[in-house]
Amino acid sequence: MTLPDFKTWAKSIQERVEVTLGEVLPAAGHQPAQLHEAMRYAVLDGGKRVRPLLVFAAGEIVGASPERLQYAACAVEMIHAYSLVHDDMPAMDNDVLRRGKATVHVAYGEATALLVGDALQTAAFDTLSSRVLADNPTDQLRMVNILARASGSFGMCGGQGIDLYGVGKALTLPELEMMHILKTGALIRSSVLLGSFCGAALDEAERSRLDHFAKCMGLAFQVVDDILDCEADSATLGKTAGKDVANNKPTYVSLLGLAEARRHAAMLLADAQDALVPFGARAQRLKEIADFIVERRS
Ligand code: GRG
Repeated sequence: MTLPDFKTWAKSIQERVEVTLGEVLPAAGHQPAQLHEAMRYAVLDGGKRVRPLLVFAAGEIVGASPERLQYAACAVEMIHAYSLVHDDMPAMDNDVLRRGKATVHVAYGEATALLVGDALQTAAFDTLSSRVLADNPTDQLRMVNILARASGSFGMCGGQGIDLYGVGKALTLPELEMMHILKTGALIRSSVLLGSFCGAALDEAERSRLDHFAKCMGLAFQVVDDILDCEADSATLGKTAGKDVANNKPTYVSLLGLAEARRHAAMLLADAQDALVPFGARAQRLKEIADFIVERRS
């Protein structure tokens, strides 16, 4: 059987995730309507859905059912959306444009934006824990733990903290790398791990190979993000371009230069792809997403 090409496959997953997000998010008219409308505004109809695609692609390695994967994918996307809402607020990055539209605090006010992030975070864990998503309760408990660790102060929030407290200070490459492993990489990595727990069990060697792939891609995603921040325009990105340079923020490009940053991304991609070899055809989608993450233009 020939598989659909990557674009067609990705579109079908993005559509499925959009529908499921629409179902798991509170209805816009449900009281308090302003909060629920703003939650839907923050999540629906936007973004590349890279993390959900990774959940589904990792699910192919273990033969997981789309009915399970869609909820794991929605959970991680809701955490991601919450992080963007809070990151855009005046106390953090103070941005007005996200996913091609006004940021949540601009459209709904700061207090609502704060609540939207809080409520999306708990909605993610509600989605992950209120139905059976793994073959046994221990694995599902691990999934909840994986997402919690990836989101909190040992993961994404910790990375954001390093970023905030480092303003005005020069970072070395290892320090920059540690910040991004946590800030961006942890959630990307958790997407792969969550998908891998929705189906048949992996042995330790397989799990560690998949984890190595996920770690490399988490970092590669950020290196490419830094490259795009200086290469692409705001209309293409759907968010304000050139902010890192404007804010004098250390990035892979500022530390390594553009050519070396590109080489670094290519090296991480090659390392990630290597880890997938023993999985053979089951890893085709993961391999394709890895290419997409490094070759993307927005
Ligand atoms: C506020 C707790 C808290 C955390 C914020 C993720 C994050 C941490 C901040 C976002 C700022 C940023 C530019 C991070 C770097 C990479 C990144 C996560 C970009 C946005 O992700 P994409 O490109 O966005 O997947 P879409 O809109 O396509 O989903």
